[in-house]
Amino acid sequence: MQKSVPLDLRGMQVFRGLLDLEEQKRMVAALRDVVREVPLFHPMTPSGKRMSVRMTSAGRFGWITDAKGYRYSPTHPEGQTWPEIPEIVLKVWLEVSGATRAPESCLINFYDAEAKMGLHQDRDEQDFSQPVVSISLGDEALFRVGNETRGGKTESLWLSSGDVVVMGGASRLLYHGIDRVKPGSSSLLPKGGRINVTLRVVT
Ligand code: MD6
Ligand code: FE
Repeated sequence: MQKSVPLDLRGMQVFRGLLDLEEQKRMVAALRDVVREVPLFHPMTPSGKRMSVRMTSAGRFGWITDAKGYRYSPTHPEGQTWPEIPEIVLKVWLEVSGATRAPESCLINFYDAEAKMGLHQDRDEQDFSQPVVSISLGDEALFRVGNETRGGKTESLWLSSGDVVVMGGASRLLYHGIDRVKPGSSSLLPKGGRINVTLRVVT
């Protein structure tokens, strides 16, 4: 990992190219091991809309959504407990989070060419003094950051494979989302697409 001075995006720290190509490949291989145990699924929002990303998790808790609402769950929708968070992912948290606690959840989102993520806050965790760390792998994605309430001006940035974002401090509750991915912009994943990994302390 080649840690340099991060870019500031409304208080979020953006570490460009923190992971080199070899580290990215090793991380993808470790994430494939996770997905083999707990398959990606298409979550349903509480209002009954199918999310365009597919997701699964590692760690003590996984983030899920269904008719009963958004929440952290100790098990996959099919019943399995989540696998441990891969070592290579934990290393990123240690390198950039500045946190004293270990992450309890590692959410793995897969974006195909059509997937996006609407503006949202990450607020299902109990302690907002703990940061969220996000790792981008594969195709580039247009990341949009807004404010602590809906509406107002936003700023956007293309995230590339190997980039890491730390959403902590005053930026912890900013609205953010992914407008679109750019198909064919990375050759990391043989069939294309983008993986986003987010690490969180939940309790
Ligand atoms: C994504 N990221 O990059 C979506 N959440 O695919 C997030 O929702 C996110 O990048 C919390 C902190 C950083 C993030
Ligand atoms: Fe988020």
